[in-house]
Amino acid sequence: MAKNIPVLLIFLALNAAAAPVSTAVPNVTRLELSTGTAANKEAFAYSKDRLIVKAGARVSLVFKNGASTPGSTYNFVLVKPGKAQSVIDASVSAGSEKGWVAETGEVLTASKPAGPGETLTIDFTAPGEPGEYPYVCTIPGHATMRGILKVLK
Ligand SMILES: [Cu+2]
Repeated sequence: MAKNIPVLLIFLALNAAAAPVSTAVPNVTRLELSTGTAANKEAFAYSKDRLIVKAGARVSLVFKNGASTPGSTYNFVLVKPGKAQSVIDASVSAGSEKGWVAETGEVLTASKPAGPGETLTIDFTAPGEPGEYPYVCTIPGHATMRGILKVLK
């Protein structure tokens, strides 16, 4: 039995060397956005009218509906440059059964509707082409809710 001890020690040493070391920081850009203004949490507005990312970045957007009024539902829809109004119009026509988001190639990413106080995490890859990409809320009557995702080279 004693002659097996060195083998056991080697086995333990190899396992220790192979133990996972988790020091890597995930390469994800974390953004935060909520609804409403500092003065009025119920306002049909985003807390920020501009977000900035690098082209092609992996993005994790924490989106909080800051309202408390029942029925105050908001979403986040990122669209191609210049397509804010056409996506809003098509999405309102698409209706609630489509989550108020049109099925069109002009939509780059879209959240589900967030109810009052609800927080969603929206993971997406930033466009590879630098530019100004509008984000809009496509819930009917909310067309004033707009911002720009500025994508840098
Ligand atoms: Cu809205």
